[in-house]
Amino acid sequence: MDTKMMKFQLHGDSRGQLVVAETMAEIPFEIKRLYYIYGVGEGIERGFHSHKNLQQVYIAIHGSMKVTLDDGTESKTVTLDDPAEGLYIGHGVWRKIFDFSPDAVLLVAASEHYSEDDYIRNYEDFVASTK
Ligand code: T46
Repeated sequence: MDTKMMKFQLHGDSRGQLVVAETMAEIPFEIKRLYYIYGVGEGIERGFHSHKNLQQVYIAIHGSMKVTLDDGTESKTVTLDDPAEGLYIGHGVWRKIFDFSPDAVLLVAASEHYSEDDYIRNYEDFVASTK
């Protein structure tokens, strides 16, 4: 599955924490878009799609959430709860994001501008696309 957890650079000291993620180093693509999700209510699940070309890195910059990743053959669930870590997700991975803590902020760095044409939002179409 084209996903991996990545550690960012930590520069914390007695004044607090400072975390660095650089393009083409910790972030393995040129960032064209940033967005963030917060204020997600209890029991809400987001995602339920894959991307044809988009690569993304998810960062739980506050609070926590879970992400289920599925490549059409296997699936796994990871917890994001460390602002010094990122979850890289390549294309061809179905994702569900859920179990957001009330204080959660999910920052996403994306390799492309927004395009609805890049989404596969039907699970059967997604599985067919992996064959
Ligand atoms: C992902 C997860 C973590 C835009 O107009 N521009 C954008 O850049 C994005 C990301 C969304 N939108 C619009 C499209 C929808 O009308 O915002 C609305 C909500 O988007 P969506 O239903 O896709 O939200 P999620 O949380 O299900 O998924 C989003 C991203 O789409 C997705 O790539 O990985 O956040």
